[in-house]
This record gives sequence, structure tokens and C-alpha cells, in this order.
Amino acid sequence: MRYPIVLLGLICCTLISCTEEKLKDKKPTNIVFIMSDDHAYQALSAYSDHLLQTPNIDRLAKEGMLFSNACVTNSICAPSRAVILTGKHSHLNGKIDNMAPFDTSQITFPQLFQDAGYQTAMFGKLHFGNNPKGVDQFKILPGQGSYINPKFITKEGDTTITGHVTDIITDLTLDWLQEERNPDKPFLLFYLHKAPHRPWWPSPEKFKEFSQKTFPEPETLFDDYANRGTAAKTAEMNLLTHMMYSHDSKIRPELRDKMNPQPAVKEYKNSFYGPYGRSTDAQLAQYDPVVDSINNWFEAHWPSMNDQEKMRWKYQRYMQDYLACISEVDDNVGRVLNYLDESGLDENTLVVYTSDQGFYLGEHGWFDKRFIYNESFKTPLLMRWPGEIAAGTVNDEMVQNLDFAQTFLDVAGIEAPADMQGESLVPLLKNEKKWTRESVYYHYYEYPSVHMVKRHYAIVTKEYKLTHFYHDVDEWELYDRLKDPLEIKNVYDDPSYAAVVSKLKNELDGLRVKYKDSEELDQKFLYK
Ligand code: SGN
Ligand code: CA
Repeated sequence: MRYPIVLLGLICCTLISCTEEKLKDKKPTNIVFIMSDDHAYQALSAYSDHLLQTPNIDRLAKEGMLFSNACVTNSICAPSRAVILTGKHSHLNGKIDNMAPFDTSQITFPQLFQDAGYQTAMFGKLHFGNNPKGVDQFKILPGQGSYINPKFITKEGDTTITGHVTDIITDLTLDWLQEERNPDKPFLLFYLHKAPHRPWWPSPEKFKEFSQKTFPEPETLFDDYANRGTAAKTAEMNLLTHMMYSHDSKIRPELRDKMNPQPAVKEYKNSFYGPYGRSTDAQLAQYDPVVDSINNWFEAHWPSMNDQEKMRWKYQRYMQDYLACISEVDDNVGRVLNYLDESGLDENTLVVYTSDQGFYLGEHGWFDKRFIYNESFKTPLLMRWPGEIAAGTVNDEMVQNLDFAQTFLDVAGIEAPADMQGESLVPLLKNEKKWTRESVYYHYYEYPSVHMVKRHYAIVTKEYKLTHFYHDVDEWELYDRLKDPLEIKNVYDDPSYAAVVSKLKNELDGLRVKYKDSEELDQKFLYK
């Protein structure tokens, strides 16, 4: 009897030490972080294919994990990026809105990767007003950047590159992977698209292709905001009243002025010829026939259209350009994934696809983001990590962009600073049942400002969303996410939800304490 036990012990020891050896030998994981700007999950076929097919991005879901409940902490561009890089909520990292300066003295996670011996690089849109820290190489767009023949800020100075921004950001990324990367070191690569951010200028080929298509309308396109508070009623992001004819729908300013469609908002100055006017003659020769056909149709039909028809036309024009931009991102993500496959890098690389936030595609009659309602609160999140994440898995936990920094540090085996506020998603990726978070915290600040979405903070669980709109209003909203997925009925004053309200208010107070947010900070961040 003794011999088998000794033998078993020996086998176990050998196995353990083999595993240890293997771990020691294991190369550190590379990370490719792909982020688009304003990519709504409704326009990613791994989530829903009613609008568009995105076969390349979908590969990450097929070969990895799709997060069905991923969300942001503050649904706007530069603040989301600051949360991602610092692992801290907006009220602590200080970038509460697009205008606030980013405090470059604080630690961002790429700096920790660089210190740990990773190669680091960033290409595309950062939108901080300052250059990134902790990256060996970068080529970034100034501010929002341009779609056509964009300018880039590089370590060597500014340069303008001919072509479409989505192709160019991909070319720069692939050039770095192929030519500049040191194959002996692990890497962290940021591949950050400008598309599909407004004003949605696709390449001439996609512009032409998508201008012929018709898309299904969302159920709430003609939302009248009944049963909602003041914030939804006063926001300026309605397709009919706030989407611009020239800037957004690509009506030439001369024709717009002749037809006088009486917009509720003033067009941005030079809003059509600003982006479009960057085209070379060769590019114009490709764009012009499509612009002409849109304009001819508008001239012939607009005068006889009623408001409902106008709304429908604006929605179709919007979707044609927005989805064309995403289709272009998808093709280009395919180029990068193919390179990873061909070079064998795919095996040892965590690839992440996400957006800086979601976006309204006509839901509630809107475009843009900012609100805590689903379409802008949620964000696409897909991760592929061969050997670690089981292929084709879906995870429905409430994860946030706040968690990315700690997740990537964990993947690389680098210690995260104790004051980061997220949680590593690695246990979820490895399907270890160690997740306890049941609610997330949200806080939006940029008001009064473009689109006029009032300031609000909120607690969200899988079942409910309780929001406090404050500053020049003091209103609460409660949505029953399971019974009212479209979020069209505020049940805050419904007596049958009184217990839910009181419980969630307590939990919300608790989250504000946990994350170190407070009324004093709310006041401090008001515009003077
Ligand atoms: C620009 C857009 C707005 C958008 C903000 C913020 N106008 O001002 O529609 O809400 O950026 O977007 S446009 O000139 O681009 O058409 S963010 O993604 O950068 O936060
Ligand atoms: Ca954005």
C-alpha cells in the first residue's frame, strides 16, 4: 500500500514542478487594445445583426468572450479615455468632461507596462490635448482629428497623411507591428479609431455603397419623452430638430440655404466644406457623384415632406454614413487580426475590442451619447486570449471601462497601484467564479454644453437603474430594466417601487462613499 502512495506523491510533485517550469518559461502576454469612437453595440453583429455585419470584429467573440453588460462610468470621449488609462473615476482623475485638462502627473497604466519592460505604442485618437505618457512610439490625431487626409502628431512633429483616417491608423499600426516592434520583447499596443465619430465621413467607396442601403428603424424613433423627466425632454440631440443638414446629412450649404429647412440649431461654421474640403481632386471626383445624388434627391423631395418623413429621411442618411464608417473599421480590424494570425502572434496576445462609449442610433429619436440610458451607457466589449478564454463565451456581469487598467496589469503580472478603483476581469476571463460586484456607479458632468444633457449620477444593477439629475434640476428616475428594456417609463413615483427606491438610494450613497465621490465634488465641478 505504501509504494502506490509514494509513487502518487512523486507524480504530483513532478507535475507541479513541470507546471511551474512551464509558467516560468511562458512568454508574457502581449496586449492589443482596439477602441473605436462612438461605436454603438447595436451596430456590431456579435451583439445584434439587424443593422450591419461586422464579421472581423465578431471573430473576437467567436474565438473569445463577449461581455453583454459592459458599460462606461461617464459616457463621453476624453473622460472615458482618462478612466481607462488611470483606472479611476472622473471625479478623481479630474477629466470630468472633454474640456478639462488631463493631469499628466498621474500614473496611467502604459507607464507601468513600460517600466516592466514592455514595448508600448499608440496610434489614432487620444483626444486629451496632450501627448500620451508611457508609450515608446505614438502617432495620434490632434483633438478630434479629420476623416480625410488627416494630420497626425508624432514624436518628430506634425505630419499630414493622404487617405482615409481608418485605413491610415491601421497602416501605422501594422507598420509598427511589422517594422519597428522588437520581437524579443512583449508589447502593449493601442489601436484607436476615430470612426465612427460625427460627422461620419466614410471613404468614397463605402460612402457610395452605403448610400444605396435602407435600414430598419428603432422602435422609439418617434419617442415623445412622456413618462420621462426634464433632462430627456430638453436634450438637444434629436434627429429631426438637432441633426444638421450640411454637417451631418451632407447637404451642400448653398442648397440648404436655398431650401431653408429651418433647423432648430445653427449649423457649425464651415461644417460641410471643413471636413469635405480636405479632399484632393481625385478624392472629390469619387465623393462628388454620391454627394450630388443625395443633394438632388433632397431638392426634389424635401419641400413636400411632412415631419415624420423628414425624420425618416434623416435617420436613413445618418445610418448610411455611420454604418459605412463602422464597416470600414471592421475591414481594417480584419487586416490587423490577419497579421496577428500570419505572424503567429495571435497565440500569445490578448486582443480587446471596445468603444469609448455607446451611441444612440435613433433610439428615443436621438444621436450622440452622454445619457445613462442603455444605448450610450453600454459599450461593446470583446476579448480574445487563446488558451485562457474559452471560445464563444458570453459574460453578463456588470463590468466597466474602469476595470481595464487593472485587468491588463493582471494579465501582464504587473502589480496595480492600490488607488485604482476597478477590478481585474481576469477571473471572469478564466471563468473562475470569483465575481461579487452587483452594481456600478455612473456620473456625467458636461452641462451646460453641446447637446444639453443635464448632469446626473446613478446606480445600475442588472434589474434597475436609479438616476439623480441635478444642478439646475432635482429629479430622480427609476427604470425597471427587466420589464421596461426600452427605458420609456420612469417608475420612480410608482408606490409599488417605493422599497426598491429606498434600497437603491442607500446603495447609491454607499457607492458614492466607496468611490470617494461627494456633494462637495459635484459643486466643485460646476462651471463658474
Ligand atoms: C463634437 C461633436 C458632438 C459631440 C462632441 C463630443 N460635434 O463636438 O456631436 O457630442 O464632439 O464627442 S462634431 O463637430 O464632431 O460634429 S466626443 O466623442 O469627442 O466626446
Ligand atoms: Ca466618443
